[in-house]
Amino acid sequence: MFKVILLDASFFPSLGLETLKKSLKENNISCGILPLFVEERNARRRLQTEFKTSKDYAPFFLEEARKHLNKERQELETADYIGISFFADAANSQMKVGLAKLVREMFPNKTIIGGGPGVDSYAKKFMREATLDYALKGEAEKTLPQLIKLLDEKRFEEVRKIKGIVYRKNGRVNERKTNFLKKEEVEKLSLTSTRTYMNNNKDLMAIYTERGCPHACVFCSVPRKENWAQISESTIINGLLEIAKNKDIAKIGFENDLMFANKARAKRILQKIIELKLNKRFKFSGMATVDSFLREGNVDLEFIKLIKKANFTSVTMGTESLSDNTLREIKAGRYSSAQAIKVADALREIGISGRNFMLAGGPETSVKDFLESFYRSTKRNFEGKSSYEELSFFQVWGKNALLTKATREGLIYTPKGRQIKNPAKTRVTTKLFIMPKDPTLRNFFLQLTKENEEVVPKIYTPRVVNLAKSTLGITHPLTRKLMMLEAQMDAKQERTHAIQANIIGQMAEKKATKKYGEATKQTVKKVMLNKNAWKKQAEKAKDYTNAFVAAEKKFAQLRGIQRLRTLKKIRQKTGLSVFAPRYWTTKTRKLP
Ligand code: B12
Ligand code: SF4
Repeated sequence: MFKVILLDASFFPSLGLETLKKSLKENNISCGILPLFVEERNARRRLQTEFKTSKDYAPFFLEEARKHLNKERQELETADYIGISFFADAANSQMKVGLAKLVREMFPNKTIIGGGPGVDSYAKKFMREATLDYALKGEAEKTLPQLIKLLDEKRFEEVRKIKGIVYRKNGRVNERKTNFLKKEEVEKLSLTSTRTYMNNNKDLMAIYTERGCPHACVFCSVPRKENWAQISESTIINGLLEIAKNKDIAKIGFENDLMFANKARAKRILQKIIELKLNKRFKFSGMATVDSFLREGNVDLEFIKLIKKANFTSVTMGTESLSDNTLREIKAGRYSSAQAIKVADALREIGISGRNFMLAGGPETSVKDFLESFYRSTKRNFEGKSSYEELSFFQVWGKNALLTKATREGLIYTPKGRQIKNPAKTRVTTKLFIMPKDPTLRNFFLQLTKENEEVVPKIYTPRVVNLAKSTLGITHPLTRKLMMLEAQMDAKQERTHAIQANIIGQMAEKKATKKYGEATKQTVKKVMLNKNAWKKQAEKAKDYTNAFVAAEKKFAQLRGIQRLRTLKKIRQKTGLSVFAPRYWTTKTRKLP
């Protein structure tokens, strides 16, 4: 029995809701979190295979959520208040707004309270569209218990004075200024951790050690922007020691954006981790920006080595672009593309895997800027030097300086290419993009958004090459480099297909022998025509091909007798006539 139930609809248990649960308990208000993310996780998997857009996917999520809420009906009926966390992006809103309405329909007597970064950005819109009773803007550790107590005691006049409150009066929605905790209050917070339910990551514990960000990137709508606050170092270390008692946990994910931005503090935490041998106990991952790894313009190798020593195995970075012009526009030129590349190289050389998030370009991005960034990131991926995500279009995602500028200049578009004059008047569930001024680049991007793309996929390289040919000309060095890259990618793909065909052939032969006694043209054909049985095998063949290609790369580094021996072994074990890796001889002794 809980007074408050918070609905967690994320695929990764929410640190925000866990923090609130703690503070409600400290105020003697019983609170439970109802996870709906198992449903969402299934939906996510299905999204990739079955649904084309988030619009098709939201109804599926809601159908699943309805079943789950029904299953938990008894528990939910005991609560007076139901809380939901909102994010400002349209896809997430399509699910969460729907969820709030579903709760309203299934549990009409409950008071529904909204919160989260989405409410900070679009308080009034969420109140109206999600039919909320109340919402709280900003950090709610103090304000949520306050709201519950005042509502319980029916002191409605006082409710309207709570910091960050969003409420209705005479049918009109009113809001108060966003509430942030004082820096000293954040410093005193305890360490919150959540453990994912995703099967492949069950040994991972997520924590956060800071709130907000010291920077002011024009496109970002992070809460506490330029108003960074940090949890005390001793709390973090003691928290890690506490988690270390749980034998099931092997990895710690620092979920805050900028774990390494305050270098002096980060160094103290890293040194303490090493001193207490927590680096032997856990693998760590964190998030950063490129400038965190620079010192006086050069790569801060000492710092990266310390991170490695503390056993950070991966770092995710908001690199955003490999074009200097775009970096000047959206990252205030805090680093150049050359510096971003050097940092990525240094991380890789030291053995930390780096994943870089990328944006396709802002209002001022030219075709050449975009092509440069596309070429550099795709080439580095192709050469296995780094891992750059596909270039995303700017989504209208909370209020920020870039949105203000783009609105003024008429650069806001729907995915279908309709220009939107005033985004403030659209619904939170409407997806909007900020497009470049350059009409050629804008049309190129809009062509992709019309096809439901939110990124420039790698497989669209031929289209990017055509864009280069038609704008820069065929003799331009960048066009020629892109053409060369396209040719290399094609050749690699053809080879991969050949390997896959080889593997599929062997698998079919094996199956035919098992089922019909021998592998003849007819029996192999029979096996391959049995679609259902073959579907699973085909998936396996894909995995084997990927493993083969990756391992083959390692094999290529071997020399002399070692190389020949390995090759022989592999041929014996796998029957593959192409270069084959050691990996196969140990891990996949027999083909399935
Ligand atoms: C870690 C993180 C994630 C992790 C979450 C891991 C986890 N276990 O929680 C993952 C990778 C899953 C994630 C996913 C997404 N994220 Co995220 N994420 C963050 C990040 C870096 C930190 C969030 C955090 O944990 N903060 C600490 C907690 C304690 O704070 P909090 O969540 O804000 O919660 C406080 C308040 O918001 C409020 N509150 C929160 N929920 C509720 C509910 C109620 C009822 C009330 C009253 C109050 C309330 O009270 C809490 C305590 O003070 C932020 C950036 C940042 N620095 O804030 C981006 C950020 C929140 N993410 C963002 C987005 C857009 C997303 C995605 C939608 C991305 C996507 N397209 O898929 C998804 C949505 C996932 C979902 N939950 O549905 C945006 C939100 C923008 C905006 N203005 O809305 C941010 C701000 C990033 C950015 N710079 O733009 N994210
Ligand atoms: S993009 Fe990253 S570095 Fe820039 S303001 Fe947002 S959180 Fe900070």
